[in-house]
Amino acid sequence: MKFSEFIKTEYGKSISECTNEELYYALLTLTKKMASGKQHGNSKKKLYYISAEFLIGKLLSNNLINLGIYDEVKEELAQNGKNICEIEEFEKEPSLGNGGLGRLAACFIDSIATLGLNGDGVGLNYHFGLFRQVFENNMQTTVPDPWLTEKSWLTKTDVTYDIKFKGMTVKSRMYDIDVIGYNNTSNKLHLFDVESVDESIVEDGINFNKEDIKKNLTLFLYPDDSDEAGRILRIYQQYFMVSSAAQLILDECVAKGCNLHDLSDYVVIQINDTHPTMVIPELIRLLVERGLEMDEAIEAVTKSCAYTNHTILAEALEKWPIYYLKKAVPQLMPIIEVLDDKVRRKYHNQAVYIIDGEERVHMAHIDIHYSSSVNGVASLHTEILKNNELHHFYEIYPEKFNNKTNGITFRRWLLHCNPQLTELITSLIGDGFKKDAMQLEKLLDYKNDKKVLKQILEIKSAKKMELKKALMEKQNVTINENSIFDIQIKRLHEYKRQQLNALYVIHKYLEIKAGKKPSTPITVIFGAKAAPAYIIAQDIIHLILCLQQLINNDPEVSPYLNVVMVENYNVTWAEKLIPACDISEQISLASKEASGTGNMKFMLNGALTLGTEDGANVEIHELVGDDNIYIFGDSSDTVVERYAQGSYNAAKYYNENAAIKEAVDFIIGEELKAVGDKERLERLFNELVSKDWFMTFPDFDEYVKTREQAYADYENREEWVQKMLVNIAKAGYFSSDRTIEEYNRDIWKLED
Ligand code: 26V
Repeated sequence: MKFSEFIKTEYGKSISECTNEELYYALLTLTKKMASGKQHGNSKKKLYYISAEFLIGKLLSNNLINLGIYDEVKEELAQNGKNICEIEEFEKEPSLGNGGLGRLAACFIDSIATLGLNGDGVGLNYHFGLFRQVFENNMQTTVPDPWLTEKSWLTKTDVTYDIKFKGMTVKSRMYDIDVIGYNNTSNKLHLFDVESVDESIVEDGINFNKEDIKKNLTLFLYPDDSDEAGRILRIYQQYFMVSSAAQLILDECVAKGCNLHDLSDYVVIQINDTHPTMVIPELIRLLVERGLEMDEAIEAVTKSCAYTNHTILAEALEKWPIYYLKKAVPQLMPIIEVLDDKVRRKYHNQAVYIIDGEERVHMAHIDIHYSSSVNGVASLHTEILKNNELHHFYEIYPEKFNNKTNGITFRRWLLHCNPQLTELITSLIGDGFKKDAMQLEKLLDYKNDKKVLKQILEIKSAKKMELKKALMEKQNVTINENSIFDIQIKRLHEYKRQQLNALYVIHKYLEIKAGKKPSTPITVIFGAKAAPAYIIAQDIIHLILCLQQLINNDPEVSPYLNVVMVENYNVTWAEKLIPACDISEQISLASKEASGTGNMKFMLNGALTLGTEDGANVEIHELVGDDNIYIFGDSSDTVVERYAQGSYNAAKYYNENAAIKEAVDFIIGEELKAVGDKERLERLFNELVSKDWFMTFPDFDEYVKTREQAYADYENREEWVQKMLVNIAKAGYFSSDRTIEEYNRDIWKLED
């Protein structure tokens, strides 16, 4: 049915008589209706992708694209004087994730549906998401980010479960979002909510009573865990999520004739990082309750579960004190003790025990012993897991370990965010690449085609203009569309080294002040949220915002260098920033970034990577070759070795390298102190000089040199655009369709 007809029958109006808001809700209703006719048939085996985060972004355009009606609707709207982009403004982006892990889950459910696989996502319906970032006095402040509207993509179901905590029972209810495959069937994202949730208990920013579990359970994602009440709340959230999931899973498989002994013929559960780990003891508990012997229950669950590791950072690996678990979910402790006991009897190595000497439960250890698959998210990451971080486990279970290099959905990260590039590609190689991304390689035939190369540059310019316009409208900043757009957008973390980028900015500022001006002006763009309790991360944001104020207001420097930090960086911003980018900053300390997925999105949109040999950068490098990427810095082996030796001495670099000293001293110099907070800047200075735990100084010189080389190469636009083309052509490997095919082939084994 045409949209105009739908509007007429449902609302008795024509398109031109509707407001943009009415059109948004009408499109939402139409989409939901169309999705309901495409439900996945109930094949025997089903995947449950459990994740505490699903960073899905706005859904309207994506759903229209996947339904195959985007162009048609856009055209109909345009004929009636309406602009689909303005209509989209009414949609609120749900902030149901921190970063890569949550966005990966969103790309995966898109690909699972697109490949026609029977698999649903399971997570939580956080009413205020992570938080909304607001800048005040060059600092990050945090406020709730409500996204639920009366009519929304969520559909309330009548599925409810009792969730038992120590001394209280709460009711969970399932809400569903349609996950529409590209020209295929649709699945569901199930988001559970606590019935007794009370939004009114939030006051003064994102503060609320952390002990009032019945009311607060689904208010925020990862509430501040700097205190004990916050950490215990995370346990309540996690158990609420997995107990709801486990009950749903058992209900659905029993309805299909499963007798529970054969659970793994019906069910496969992908555990996204350790947040859903309690699904293992919870399922075992429920199976025993329903009559299975303990050993049999353990075996059935182990066969059904698979675990993905997303980080090697020790501080990010969850270890819950037994005391917390006993306080919130005592019913799991006897099961966890049995699981630990079996490990101890079999393997006499403390490193693989579930319960450690400090009475803490290592969640990842439960996953590894009691799942049938353990995967890393890029080949370097998986190698580090096998050889270092999880070596003891790899020795016990070599057959469980496997790599699944991450991917991104091209529907959102090409078709939706860059229709101009999509159209050009389609005109050159047809539209087969939309279903089979490897076909992008056919673009290599055009490497010497002047006309095509010119078109690629024109599209980049157009996307830069669009970004300029958005920054003007939303943030009231002006950027130079003829400058190099050098972009670093990702969560703020010291290992990702936004501080290294900031040191370069200072270095460049000082150079320009000294009279050395770049041939082409440079715009350095940042986007990042920092965890509220992560002080140094807040300090780094403060430094960047101070630099922005200082540099953009300096008439001597601002014609050549600008700094912009976008406020409340999210998926919607990413969709505008990535297509406009020339240089993609992927500068984590080698070994620390498990994969990265922004790096893939940039590459696909014709940005060149400036990065370390870390995560998936390694694979990008292999694919595009030395000439089409800018690689610098110490190797992961060197870094791992340096940590092992404990030999890194930041102060030595600071004292012996004049360029480093000059840039670092600037942080506490008069210029910045005039616009910034003395305490924050001094704390950051001290952190760098006395610790620099993520080793920015050893990589500094090479970073500067390589970045200069990239800028110099940019001057030769004919060669530069060839590098862009190679990046686009080689990005096909990073389609999440490929990743999901591998998960299915090696782990899930679902029928399609
Ligand atoms: C979480 C935390 C929380 C507490 C403080 C320190 C810290 C450090 C790191 C993390 C990350 C948790 C897991 C995660 O988000 N990993 C990301 O997963 C992406 C998808 O696989 C991957 O591309 C990113 O490289 C990886 O960082």
